[in-house]
Amino acid sequence: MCEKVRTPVTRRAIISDSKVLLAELDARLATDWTFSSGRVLGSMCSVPHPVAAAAFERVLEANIGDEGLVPALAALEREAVGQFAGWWGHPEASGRIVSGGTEANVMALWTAKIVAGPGKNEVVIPASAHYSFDKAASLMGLTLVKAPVGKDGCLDPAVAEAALTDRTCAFVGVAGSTALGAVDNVFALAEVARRRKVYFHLDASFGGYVLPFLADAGYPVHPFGWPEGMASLSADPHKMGRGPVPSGMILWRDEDLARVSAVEVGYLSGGRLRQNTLVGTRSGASVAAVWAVQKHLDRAGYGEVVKTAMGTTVALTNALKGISGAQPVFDPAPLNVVGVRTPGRETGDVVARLRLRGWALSQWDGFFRIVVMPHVTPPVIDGFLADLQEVLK
Ligand code: 0PR
Repeated sequence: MCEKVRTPVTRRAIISDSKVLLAELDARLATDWTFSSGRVLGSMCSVPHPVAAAAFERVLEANIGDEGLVPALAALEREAVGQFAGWWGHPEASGRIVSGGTEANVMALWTAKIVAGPGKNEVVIPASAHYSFDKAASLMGLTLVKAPVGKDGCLDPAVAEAALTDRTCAFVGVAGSTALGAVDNVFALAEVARRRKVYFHLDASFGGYVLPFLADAGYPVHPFGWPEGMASLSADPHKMGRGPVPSGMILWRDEDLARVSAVEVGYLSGGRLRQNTLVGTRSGASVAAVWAVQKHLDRAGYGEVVKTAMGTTVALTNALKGISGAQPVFDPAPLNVVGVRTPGRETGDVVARLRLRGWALSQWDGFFRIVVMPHVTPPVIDGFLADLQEVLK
């Protein structure tokens, strides 16, 4: 006979068990790379701002996918989206806080596909665009037409226009390319889109929280703003917005465009909803965190973040020029992303040797990438450059 043995689970047992567990968690993760260590130089994410982290923790249980249950949180989402849209010169934009650039780009192409209607399944993207577009295309049966970029890493509007056909449903520009931080001219591209009546999406997943603050920080300004021909924009709080992972943002020109992909959901506890997000259950914690960090930093605070990052970027670029065997890909770097070539040495070999010295870099064809995120401070750069010189000897 088999008798069930019941273990009484007392509160004390749970507490001591969780203490042991959390200690195990710490121990198990102790050797993972962290941004706070300053050793990760190739990532577009960073340590979230403490205000973002505090807000995130407070709203852990909320699912903003069932918006009617959390109308106050939903109001914060609108506020955060509105504030961000204002920085891009278009406060009327309508948007959502999502999980990141991939989700935002999928939602943009999803909207474009519906707007264009059947028979139009080509999307023109610059060769510099992020691989999230490959995923989006695969998901939705779209064909990507990858237009070559110029020496400056940017998409020439004439090249983009030449790639448009009567099957094109969208074309894309990038503000802050993944590899080198190149910034496409949003006004020139949007003008092509307006004239050719094609959906234009700007992927500002990286540059979204940099471009509006460059002028205040005293750096040369890339064209940015919301031209008439632009339909949507992606921008990631979890990159330069100092938000937590996950946090992204998708914005559409207006509420009508924002509703194109919406699905009617009747049964939710919060009440009937026309849900215009890809996922159903969505992190309320991310929404609270983005709202809090944006409100806390505001224009002046982001200006400081950008000023610090750009200052370090310029110093890094200049220092690289003085190191024999190393050379910046762009001088000056368009944003706080620095490509480094090592002529005469295999990039992979240099990256591997630096990794053995405790530096995590991002490796590309012919160069490696340093993203000067908030955790990449001047002392971090000094330590890195000393090791780079050793490795290049
Ligand atoms: N668009 C651009 C221009 C991007 O650079 C990225 C990601 C995306 C879209 C997609 O964003 P999500 O990753 O939020 O969906 N860029 C980073 C990269 O590929 C993502 C990243 C960040 C990867 C931190 C690794 C890492 O440690 O480098």
